[in-house]
Amino acid sequence: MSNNKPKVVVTRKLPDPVETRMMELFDVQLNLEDKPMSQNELAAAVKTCDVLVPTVTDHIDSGVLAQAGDQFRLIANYGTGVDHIDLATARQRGILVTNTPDVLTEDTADMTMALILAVPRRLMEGEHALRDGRWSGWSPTWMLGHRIHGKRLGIVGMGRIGQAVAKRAKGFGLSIHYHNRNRVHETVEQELEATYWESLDQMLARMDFISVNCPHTPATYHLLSARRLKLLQPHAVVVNTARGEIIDENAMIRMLKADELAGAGLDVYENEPAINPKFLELSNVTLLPHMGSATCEGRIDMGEKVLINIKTFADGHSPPDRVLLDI
Ligand code: 8YV
Repeated sequence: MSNNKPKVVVTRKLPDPVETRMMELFDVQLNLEDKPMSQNELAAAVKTCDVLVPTVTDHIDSGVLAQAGDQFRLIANYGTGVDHIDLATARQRGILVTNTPDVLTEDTADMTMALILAVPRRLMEGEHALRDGRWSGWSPTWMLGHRIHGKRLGIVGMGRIGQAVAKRAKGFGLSIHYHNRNRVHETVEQELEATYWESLDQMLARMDFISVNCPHTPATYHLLSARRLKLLQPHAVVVNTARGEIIDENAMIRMLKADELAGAGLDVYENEPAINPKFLELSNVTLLPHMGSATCEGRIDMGEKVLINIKTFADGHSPPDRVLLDI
């Protein structure tokens, strides 16, 4: 690090105020054109920089990390999920990884709630019908959806975002159920009037809506497998604002097509940005392009977190949002 200013490479265009601060604090290489970097470009970057600031669109795999020079010490991820980073290799090489928790919780929970409302109430179908000139006026029996109030919501993953979803959902009259690796504190359960299900299978079989809010890790890959999806009731709706890999997409598509599952609201996909074309043929799914955290405020706050993590590290301290706690 020259003059204590770390050499930082940012892989995507970030909000202007974040980039301005980056330029003030660090010896930074920005990506003003926002052209995603290739694996070769990422490998070349970690050869010479001290810190990399990637996003979910970069694959920081063992091939990239194998090229890291001895000076490369920190991956300051712009985002909370770190499933695009080979954490095992980073750990092995003593490279710190940080993320941006908390600041996108409320925005992602809002988007989750929007999907919980949009699918059973057929918002997108209604909008499309109107725009396409297919609305001939109010009718007692046209475009009927299903009531939200009084139904059961099963949250898979009761971390920060899961709890923020629960708070909102409670206000809409949903009863809150959840499955999590660990039961949350009793006071949280009481406040949310949430019922804990140790068995995910048993919870799935009894819910009207399912919201996926856990991180994608080797343990949660296809957590909603073909077998588990089959446990859902045919009127159930699945919402996913976490990661596409948590659900077996092909199995879900087969069930949606066969009316074994009533609907899905998705913000994330297994092979982003590629979308399984079969989704596009289904009218009972609402599809968003990974925009759960896409607010101006949230993206600036995420940048602030990245700045603090890098600055703290450059000043010789342990950055606050470390993902790998054992190095
Ligand atoms: C981010 C997300 O915008 O933070 C996450 O985990 O899924 C997104 O909302 C994205 O990851 C940026 O890298």
